[in-house]
Amino acid sequence: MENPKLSDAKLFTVKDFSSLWEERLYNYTYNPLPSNPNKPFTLVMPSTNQAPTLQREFLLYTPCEGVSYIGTVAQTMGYDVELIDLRMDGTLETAAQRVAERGGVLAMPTFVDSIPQNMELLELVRKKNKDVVIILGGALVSSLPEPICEALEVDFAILQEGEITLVELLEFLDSGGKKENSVHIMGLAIKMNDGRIVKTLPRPQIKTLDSVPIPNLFLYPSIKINPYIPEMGLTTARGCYGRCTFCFVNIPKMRFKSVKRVDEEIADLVKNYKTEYLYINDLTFTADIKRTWHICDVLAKHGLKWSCSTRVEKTDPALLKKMYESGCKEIWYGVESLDQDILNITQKNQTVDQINEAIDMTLDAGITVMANLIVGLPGETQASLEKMFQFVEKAPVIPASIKFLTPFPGTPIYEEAKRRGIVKNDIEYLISLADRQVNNVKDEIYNFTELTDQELREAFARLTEIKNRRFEQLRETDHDLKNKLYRTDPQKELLKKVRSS
Ligand code: B12
Ligand code: SF4
Repeated sequence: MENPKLSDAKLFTVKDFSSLWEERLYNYTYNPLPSNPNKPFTLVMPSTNQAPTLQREFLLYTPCEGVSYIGTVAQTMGYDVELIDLRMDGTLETAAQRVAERGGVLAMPTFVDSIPQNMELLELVRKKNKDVVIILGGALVSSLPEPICEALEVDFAILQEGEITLVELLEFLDSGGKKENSVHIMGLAIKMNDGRIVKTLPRPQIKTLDSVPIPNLFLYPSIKINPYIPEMGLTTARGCYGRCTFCFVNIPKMRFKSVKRVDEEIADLVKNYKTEYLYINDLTFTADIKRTWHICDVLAKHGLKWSCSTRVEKTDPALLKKMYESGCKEIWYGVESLDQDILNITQKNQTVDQINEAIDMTLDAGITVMANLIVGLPGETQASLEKMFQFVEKAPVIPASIKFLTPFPGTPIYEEAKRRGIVKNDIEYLISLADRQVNNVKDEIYNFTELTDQELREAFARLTEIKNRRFEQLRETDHDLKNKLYRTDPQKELLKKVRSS
């Protein structure tokens, strides 16, 4: 990565405490330390029970961006990073054994469905080696730090955006710092030796996303064996300016990577991992229309096919045309509901008219429309479901992601679920989430409506039937879709072969 001058980056105009740590992060990024075998750092990526979302299957097996950043930052600090990817290979027992042998730091992400695995692995590690420093991170622990840290064998949880806090925490530990003296480090939940959980001051978010290193995907064992990631997810921005009541935004403030940095990241993916198709993971890719325009030029330059998610009111015909011409195949819109009252209750801050306009403009531009829909939002009735059916029947929209409303910790809906007794115990609830497949009609329903569970399931089944029909139609007509990309998990297959030979 080219090393821009600090002054050019206009990074640290305000010399607050957190900026100093961001400056440290920046320095590690552009002047990484050599790997030190005496500083073991093991990352364990849990497996998942989730059913793949059509067209985004690869997200379940390819590198997970948050984890890649955390591993790469530790590596730039001279840590000897080993990543164990349980989605591909191994068991909790073998992973715990390896962590215990290596000692040092164990870092593990928490996903919506990972709590049972987090719990079991950390207990196994503690039994085998009491000295391992255990760090959790990710959206789930950030949304519910106290109960999770109380229930699990953990030393520190890094809350929300992880990189700067990781730098400060690892430097503190490197210099012999003790857990009970770490309360000055912002962005942590600390489990003290007497079991108390101390939450420190919130960590301000990173000012410039270019201070974070480009992820080293060779940390993943499957990529080491076969550096081939034909389809890949990438964020060009972090944060979201929406505050919908059903959604947890772990890293709320909207910030953008520079266009130059996005260019470098894509070049890295194309050159080192032969990526041909990119799913842009930004919550609202078209948030800044002018910038999106420039990123389209970058995507076109690299000859990629790509898709993205965005909000319906952030589209315009000229931009959509530009997106199409630069390789955009699909746009995933957060439609959620076609009932204005429900959109208002959930503070989605969009109108049904805006949804319909966006769909028409997108189809006119030649881009496939993927709709994210939620069944069972507060206020759902047979009439609102009927509007949803009409919407997906009337235009060739693919209801690509259909979900029953799930109360996610950290959201107003979750608080409501607790008030109503739909969720009684945080940890028991999180354990139950691990069984859900997400895109599955049989998933447990947390019912906030006057409708019966059976009625909600019937609506889900009807939408799923339309989804499958539409995908079949699309496969018949779309050359790219036919040829790509249902190569589910090439790395996994290869890894199996290599291991068994
Ligand atoms: C890509 C994606 C997926 C992919 C891949 C998930 C993955 N493993 O990364 C797939 C399609 C599989 C997926 C599935 C789901 N996802 Co998803 N997904 C995303 C998405 C769009 C991008 C993730 C990303 O790359 N972010 C960018 C990185 C930089 O941010 P980050 O992941 O938060 O990582 C930072 C910190 O969390 C922290 N961190 C992360 N890991 C670790 C680990 C350690 C050890 C440490 C110290 C720190 C740390 O540091 C990172 C860098 O700052 C996010 C939204 C978003 N833009 O963040 C939602 C998001 C993470 N998903 C979410 C949800 C709800 C789901 C689903 C449950 C779907 C559903 N029911 O609607 C499933 C469940 C998946 C699961 N196994 O838990 C929620 C999480 C909410 C919550 N409270 O946990 C998010 C925030 C979106 C939202 N607002 O609804 N998802
Ligand atoms: S649903 Fe979409 S717009 Fe609303 S807060 Fe979540 S990511 Fe933002």
